[in-house]
Amino acid sequence: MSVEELYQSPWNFLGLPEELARPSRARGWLLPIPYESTTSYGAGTREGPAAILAASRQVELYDQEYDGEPAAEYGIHTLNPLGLVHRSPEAMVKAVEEAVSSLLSASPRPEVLGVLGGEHTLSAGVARGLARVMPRDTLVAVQVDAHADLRDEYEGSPFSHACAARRILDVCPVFQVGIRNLSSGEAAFRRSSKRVRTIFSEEANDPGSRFLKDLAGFVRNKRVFITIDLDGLDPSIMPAVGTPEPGGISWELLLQIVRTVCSHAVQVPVFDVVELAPIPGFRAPDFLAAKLVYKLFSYTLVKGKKRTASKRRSRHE
Ligand SMILES: [Mn+2]
Repeated sequence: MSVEELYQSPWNFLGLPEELARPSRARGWLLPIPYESTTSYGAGTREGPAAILAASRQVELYDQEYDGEPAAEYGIHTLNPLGLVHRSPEAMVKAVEEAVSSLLSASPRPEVLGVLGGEHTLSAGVARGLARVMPRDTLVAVQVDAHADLRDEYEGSPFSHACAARRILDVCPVFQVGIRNLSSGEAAFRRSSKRVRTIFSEEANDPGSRFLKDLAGFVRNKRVFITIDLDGLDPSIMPAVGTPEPGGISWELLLQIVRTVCSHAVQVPVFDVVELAPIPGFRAPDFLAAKLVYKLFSYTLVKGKKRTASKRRSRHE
C-alpha cells in the first residue's frame, strides 16, 4: 500500500482525483452557493450544497447509461463556495450575477457550470450573469418546480424565492414543468404572458409525455439555463425540501426532461439544482440530488455520444 492510499479521496464533487478536478483540465465546474434568507416555510437550504458534495463521494463513477465513467473523461472542478452577502437578497443576487459572468468569461472557463443551492432566489443571479456573456435573444430557461414562482414581489422583496421564475423571465422566456402550487395572481399572469409556458404536474404525468415535444421545440437552436428546484420532484422521493407539494415529477421523467433539453439545445452553459434542505440522518434525498448533478454534467458534456439506454428513450428525445 502506498502512502497516498492511506487517505480518502479528495473532498470534491464525486471525490475525483486531483488530476480530473483541476480547472485547466475539467470541462464541468461546480459552484456551491449555501445561501438562505427568504425561505418561507421549512428551513435548511444553506446545508444543501455540503450535503450534495458529501453524498456525491458515494456515487459510482460508472454509469450504466454510458457503459463507462463519463466524469473520468470530462472532469469536474469543484469551486470554493461563494461568499454570502447578507445585506439584502438583491445584493446576493448581484454577487451571483458577478460570479457567474466572470466564471463564464475567464480563461480557463467551464464548458458547463453547475450551481448548487441554496434557495431558489440565486437563480435570478445565474440568469443575469449568463445574459451578460451570451447573446440574450438566444437564451431560454427550463424550470422544474412545484411552484410557478411568478410573483413580482413577495414579502416586500422582488428577490424572494417566490419570485425566482419572474426574475428569470426579466432575462429570457421560461418553460416550467411540474407546477402544482400557484396564486391566482400568478395564474392570471401566466395566462397573459407569451414568455412563460407552464406544464402543470398533471399534464407532465400524462402517459406519453406529449409535452416533451413542445419542450424540444422551445429549446431548439437556443442556449438553455436549466434550473431545477428539487421540490418539483414527487415528495415521496424528495421530501428534503422547504415546501413539499403532493404530486410531481418522477426520477425517470426528470431525466427524460433533461435529456430532451440537452439533445435539442445548441448549448446548456449553466444549470442549477436548488432548495435541498437535508433531513438529518436521512440520506436518500441528498444522494438523489448528487446523482442528478452527475447526470446533468453527463447529459450536457457528452452530447451526441451514443447512450446505451437510447432504445428506451421516447421519440421526442
Ligand atoms: Mn419551488
